[in-house]
Amino acid sequence: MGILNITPDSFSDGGRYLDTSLAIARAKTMLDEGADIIDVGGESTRPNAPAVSENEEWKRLVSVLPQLVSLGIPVSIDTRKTTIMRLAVEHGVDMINDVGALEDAGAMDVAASSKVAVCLMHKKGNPDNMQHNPDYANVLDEVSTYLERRAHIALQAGVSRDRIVIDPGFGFGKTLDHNLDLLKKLRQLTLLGFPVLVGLSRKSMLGMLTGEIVENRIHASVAAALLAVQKGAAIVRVHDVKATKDALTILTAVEQ
Ligand code: HH2
Repeated sequence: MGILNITPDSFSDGGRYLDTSLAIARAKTMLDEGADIIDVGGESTRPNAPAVSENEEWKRLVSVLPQLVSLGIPVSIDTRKTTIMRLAVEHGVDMINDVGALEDAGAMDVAASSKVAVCLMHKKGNPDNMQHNPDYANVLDEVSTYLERRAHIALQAGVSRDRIVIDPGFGFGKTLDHNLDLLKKLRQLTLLGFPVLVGLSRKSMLGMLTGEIVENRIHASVAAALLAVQKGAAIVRVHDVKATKDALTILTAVEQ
């Protein structure tokens, strides 16, 4: 999954794709490099990101989403807002990627009444407070129980099993130790029976470990993606598609 943020303030690619033609070109490049789906976001969810109104979020997306869809590019919409999900589904996207696990009022209904895939992600708190001393008795148990419950609610609402993806939400209300623990034990999340999506690309936990700034976290991101796939991840959400794809090609060659 290649990341495309149409925002002024995303932590890695903020401000780079506000121009529609640059955004479309970036999506095409990522597809050429081996991405299977492009995850388009109009609101940053980095720690302390300011909230964005529905109007502003849709204004950022409205010219990009239909063009990507009309080009036949598989698109995922990265949003927490029911209205944006509904509009994106009407415009033909293939997936709803919600860091709020469809908790916004009406979001589950939008998913259920569509045929799109959904990614249910765990987070503790919201961008404005999620990194203020997050605390867990057992992070894997808590994340796993939450994802199982949200998946169950989705199934009951009418989202078919084959449309559900789960994500432990690296960096969303987790310390470095919580993130490492989750990555170490990722295999256990696959036992819930849904494909697992992992987003570690360029995140601050990689910076904490390597001391590198965002732009210099490509090697660490590739290593993290490779580890995640070895531990059972079905989808990796990344900024650096070519580097990740090359690493996964080697992994596949060795493991087949
Ligand atoms: N991480 C981010 C955004 N969306 N979706 C899923 N399913 N999993 C993730 O880990 C995830 C996500 C944050 O990364 P990014 O989009 O690069 O930055 P920003 O939130 O600043 O736009």
